Amino acid sequence: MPRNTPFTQPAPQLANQYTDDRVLRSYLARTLPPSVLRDIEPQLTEMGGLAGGPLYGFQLDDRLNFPQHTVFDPWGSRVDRIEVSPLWRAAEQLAARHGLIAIPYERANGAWSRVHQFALAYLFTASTDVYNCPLAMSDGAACALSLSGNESLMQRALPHLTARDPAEFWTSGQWMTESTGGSDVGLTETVARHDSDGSWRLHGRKWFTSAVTSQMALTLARPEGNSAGAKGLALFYLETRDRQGRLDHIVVHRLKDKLGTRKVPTAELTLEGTRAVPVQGLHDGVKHIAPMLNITRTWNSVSAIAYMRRGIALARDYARKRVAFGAPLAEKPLHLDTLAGMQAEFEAALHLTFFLVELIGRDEVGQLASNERDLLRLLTPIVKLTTAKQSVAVVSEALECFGGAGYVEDTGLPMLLRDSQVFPIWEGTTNVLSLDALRAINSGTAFEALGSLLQDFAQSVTEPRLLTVARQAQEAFARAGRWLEGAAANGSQVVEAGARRFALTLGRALSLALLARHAQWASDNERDERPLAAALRFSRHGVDLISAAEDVGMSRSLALD
Ligand code: MFK
Repeated sequence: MPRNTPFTQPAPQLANQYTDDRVLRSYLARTLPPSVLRDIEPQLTEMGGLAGGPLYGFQLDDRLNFPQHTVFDPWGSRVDRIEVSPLWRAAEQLAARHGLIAIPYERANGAWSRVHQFALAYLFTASTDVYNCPLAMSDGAACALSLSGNESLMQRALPHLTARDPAEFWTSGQWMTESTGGSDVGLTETVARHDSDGSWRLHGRKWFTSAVTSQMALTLARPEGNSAGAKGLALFYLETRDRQGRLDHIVVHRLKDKLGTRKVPTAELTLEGTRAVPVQGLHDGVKHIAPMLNITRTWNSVSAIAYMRRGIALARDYARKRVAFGAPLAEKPLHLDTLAGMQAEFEAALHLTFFLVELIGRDEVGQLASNERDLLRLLTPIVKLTTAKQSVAVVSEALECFGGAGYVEDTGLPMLLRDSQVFPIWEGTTNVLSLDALRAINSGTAFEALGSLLQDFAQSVTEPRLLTVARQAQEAFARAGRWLEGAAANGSQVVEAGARRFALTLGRALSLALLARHAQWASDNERDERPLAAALRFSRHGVDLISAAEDVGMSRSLALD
């Protein structure tokens, strides 16, 4: 009797993650000067090949390797040694060699250097187990130090943070969160004491420190005697180890047991007199660390789109291979409709994110007018909060595209959802960033600048359907403006209650306008109508989340009673 061979489902596979990415390639073709694209494309192709091939395989093989914290050596000395996973060690080498932090500081491609860096980071991210976390913080630290005017710290740390030689490369931590909270940073309890020898030493407990293996960190502490609140904090630079390689008066209590980002060695630690140097005076620490936050928030946005793209790439390949009810999923209208909806959200998020990246690049070479700088300040939280929410939704949908296999750990798929769930949480939650967006609007001309931008985009399209969606974006923006005016007249509680819907409306309206602009270009220059389909689909998902009917009192009883 012949033995029955059971059916075996071929696994999803990834192609070269650059050459296979129509959306990124089309965006770069429209945006970059041809000479810049020619210059960077070989590197993007190489990274796309690694991300879709050996790194992806490595990631699956490395799935069960987590960071390990060894508290004591065999003879009882406290060592707090942390071993990271093999993929993390490889990712560090790769990141340094490819200049993932160096590129925007070398600035070989002028204002386009940030697009170069973040296109590369976008390709790198989904195959390297959240190694983007230390990279984000290192980039943020390099940016904050560069703006600080502190020459000695710049000379000390920047050559390491931007090194291409892995032996010289340092990463930085961003140690802000204490048990009083990750959002209300003004409550920070860590104290800075001035020693008799003139040096500063920090004392306090940091509750959520990523990643504790870094060579340096920027952190907040209150110089003794300073006032309470954000203004009384100062920004400090510290090096984690002394000349002998021992932790400098830092005790690591434990690594966090997190839902996702489990490869990141996030620690609870106590500073017990760690030497530190004030970066920029002895006050206004939150303000001085803000440039770091703005860069890490941008990395968050880039990572959010990278995870969406990864989920879609896997689901798309699987749809061609998986047969159900007599045909591949790729021939099932309902499955295709689901994938199309995910793709539209992803395309919108990619154009939104890279628009922000372009602004940062232009800002760093002094090309932004003052209203554009206000716009950059507003869009940083808007883009972060918009893309983070999209990422969780799209990645969750991608898992569902695999049915039960999407829920099984050794496919590597559940990790995508667990990791993407961090995007709306760290670096400022959706609500905290919505309030930050309101502050950005109140302190400059950003809202007017955004209105002008939407008008320019509407004027740049001619295809009638694109004109309709570009106007839809303008109308959503105008309604958001009217809502804000009305809400402000009714008091700060009403404004605060609607802040998330307001911020998401701005994010989705700008995404739609950017999609429309790109779709017009792709239709004219590439004879490609898929961006148009994405714009129409995204417009049907809805951009206007403002509802005049919300009542603060009713929300309170609905939420709590
Ligand atoms: C994948 C990539 C991600 C990798 C992440 C790695 C893990 C990192 C681990 C972490 O550290 S996660 C925790 C990150 N923490 C946060 O993101 C904090 C969230 N909370 C906020 O952002 C609050 O809005 C904030 C703490 C800033 C509010 O505090 P306050 O005490 O109400 O301060 P305020 O008055 O709003 O701001 C103080 C000053 O800073 C003001 O300037 P002035 O003193 O001149 O008025 C603000 O304008 C300025 N400021 C605040 N946020 C700014 C900013 N300036 C520019 N950009 C900003 N984003």
